[in-house]
Amino acid sequence: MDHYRSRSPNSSYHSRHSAYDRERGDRGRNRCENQRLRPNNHRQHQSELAAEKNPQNSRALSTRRELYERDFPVYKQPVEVGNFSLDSERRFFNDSRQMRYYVEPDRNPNFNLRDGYKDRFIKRDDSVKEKLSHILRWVIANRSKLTTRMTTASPCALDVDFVTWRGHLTKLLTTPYETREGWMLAATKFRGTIYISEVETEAAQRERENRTERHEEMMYWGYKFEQYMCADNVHSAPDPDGVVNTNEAFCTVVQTRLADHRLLFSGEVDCRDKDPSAPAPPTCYIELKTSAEICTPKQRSNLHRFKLLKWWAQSFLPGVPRVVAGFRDHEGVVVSVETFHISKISQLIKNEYNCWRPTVCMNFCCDFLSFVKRAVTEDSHSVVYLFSWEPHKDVTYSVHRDSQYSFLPHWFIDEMSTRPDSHHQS
Ligand code: 0WD
Ligand code: CA
Repeated sequence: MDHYRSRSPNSSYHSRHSAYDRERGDRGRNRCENQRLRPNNHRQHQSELAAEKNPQNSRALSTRRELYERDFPVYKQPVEVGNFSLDSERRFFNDSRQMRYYVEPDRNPNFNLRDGYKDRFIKRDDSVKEKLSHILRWVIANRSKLTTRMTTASPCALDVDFVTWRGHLTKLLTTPYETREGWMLAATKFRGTIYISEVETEAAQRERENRTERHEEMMYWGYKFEQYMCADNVHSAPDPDGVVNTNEAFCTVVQTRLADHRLLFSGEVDCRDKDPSAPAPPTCYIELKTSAEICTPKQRSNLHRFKLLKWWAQSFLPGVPRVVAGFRDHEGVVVSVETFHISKISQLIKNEYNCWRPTVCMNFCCDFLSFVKRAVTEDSHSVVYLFSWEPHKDVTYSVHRDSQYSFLPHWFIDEMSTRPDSHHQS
């Protein structure tokens, strides 16, 4: 895995000597010299502070931003190792049948995002908690891609430290800047790999069960925008008269490494560049977003400070290089479309006062994963280490045996306990 090039926050698939590195170069290039000459320099001091506040045996992890202001950690260029599709009935397929193709819109699109909400919308039942099940199905069907050696000691070990959803990692990346929503992440070590699956917090459940009609409709707008922008085939056009069904999904599965953490995760991908000469996945993928129209400098500043953090984190993780945003008015009409290049976002936010920093996001995620590795010692499918975080607090955890939190399904445990080549490939 290590032959893939490292990534800095500014490089999507180029070398690590990106504009970001150059921008930080004056400090970064001479780091070693500086440390020798000035042992109390800012960087080293911060790093020591982080270690002091997060001692190795601690049961808590601080989320204070200043503890994570270090050099950007190694993040390998994510490699797509496979993909899967979920159809209109949420059935799993180990292929790309739900892949869609990006179609460039007009300059003044005038998409009406409210169209079809009442009569052409099938909404996924979000009270059904699927946990990691789709990813686990993919793992079973592609096990041979994830194991290099078959030793007698561990005949079925996967060559990764963590398996999770991209969305869970996005939450970790944005944690040092999050002031409103906490999270709970369940972790189970099984045959050497740690699986991480979200548990809905009480607050999130309340929010989900008490959404206003306006909020429900606005959630539809994002999916309707996708329908205006995507075609089912390379040569076809989008079909805004069709039904929007949020059961359907195309998900990429990528493998990468953050410092010494080998990661395997999956994320939903909206569409791809339809040019056959476009680079290979995940570089040809495009993320679609909707956002309120920008009328004032204050609104643009808020987009940079809050939304771009989430957009950057979500797409940077799997190596998706572009976000196409549709800006809509209060009536749900898209008035303009703008492309954001993930590699240029750190430049874009540079002039915002007291803004978020990619390095803080990645260092926090890295330290959280180290914290998880230290905590999750028992290798058992029925033991869950439950990590919880609330804004302005530390991350803490509790341990649960054979509890309601256990999330690895029996079919997965059984299947992983047989040799991959001992029977049919599903
Ligand atoms: O029940 C849940 N809360 C979870 C659902 C937890 C983890 C995953 N999932 C499912 C989603 O239904 C989806 O099929 O996994 C898939 C997406 O995983 P992800 O890519 O790791 O999730 P994330 O990055 O948070 O979301 C990506 C997209 C969203 O796009 P926007 O532009 O809104 O960020 O996946 C969709 C949505 O289009 N999505 C969902 N669709 C239906 N129901 C949901 C959901 N609960 N969550 C995300
Ligand atoms: Ca999207």
